[in-house]
Amino acid sequence: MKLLKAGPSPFVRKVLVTLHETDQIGDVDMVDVTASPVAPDPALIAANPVGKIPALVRPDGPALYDSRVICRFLDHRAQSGLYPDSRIWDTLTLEATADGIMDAAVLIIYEERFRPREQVSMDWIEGQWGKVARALDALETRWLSHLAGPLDMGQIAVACALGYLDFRHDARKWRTGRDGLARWHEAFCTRPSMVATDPMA
Ligand code: GSH
Repeated sequence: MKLLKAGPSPFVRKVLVTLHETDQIGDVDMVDVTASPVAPDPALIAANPVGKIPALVRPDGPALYDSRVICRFLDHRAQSGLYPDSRIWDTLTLEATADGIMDAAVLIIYEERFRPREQVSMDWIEGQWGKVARALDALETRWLSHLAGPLDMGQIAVACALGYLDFRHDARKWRTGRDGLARWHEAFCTRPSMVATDPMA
């Protein structure tokens, strides 16, 4: 299998952490592509018509995307229990919350990177950050007990989302007022899968 990836994408990191946690990292070749909303990479589009990373190219079936599908496939392939039946809807909702943080955080970067300076909308950027801040507050107030439980995909996704905030939006200081989430993240980041995929390493 080949994983199409680029730079410090938090969505790619979800897949990489899952590969490490499920002991499948050796089954996948890494292929770097360019991920750009305005100049999509032909190699990427051939695998994913939407032109986003990650995409997983398989020898025995169509390419898989997006990160949620790939992670679920990898969990199924290894029978690793990252989507436990007993709390499946919570796990999927937590993963969706983390992906929502990543989407908004990435779109802020794109607004600054791909638009001419005079067209950059601060209202739009703050609107995106509002999504991040509300999701972080929900994690702090409603999800800490789930985060403290056995490893599942929701936890991996949240850890990757928070790692991306550290990497790209450090100045926003997401930890302020969210002590429980900060403590959980610090502990989770000691896992070898997180250390091996740290974008700041
Ligand atoms: N929902 C997708 C997933 O979970 O995989 C989101 C993936 C995504 O937004 N990836 C970004 C990308 O490929 C890089 S972090 N952007 C290129 C584009 O928007 O065209």
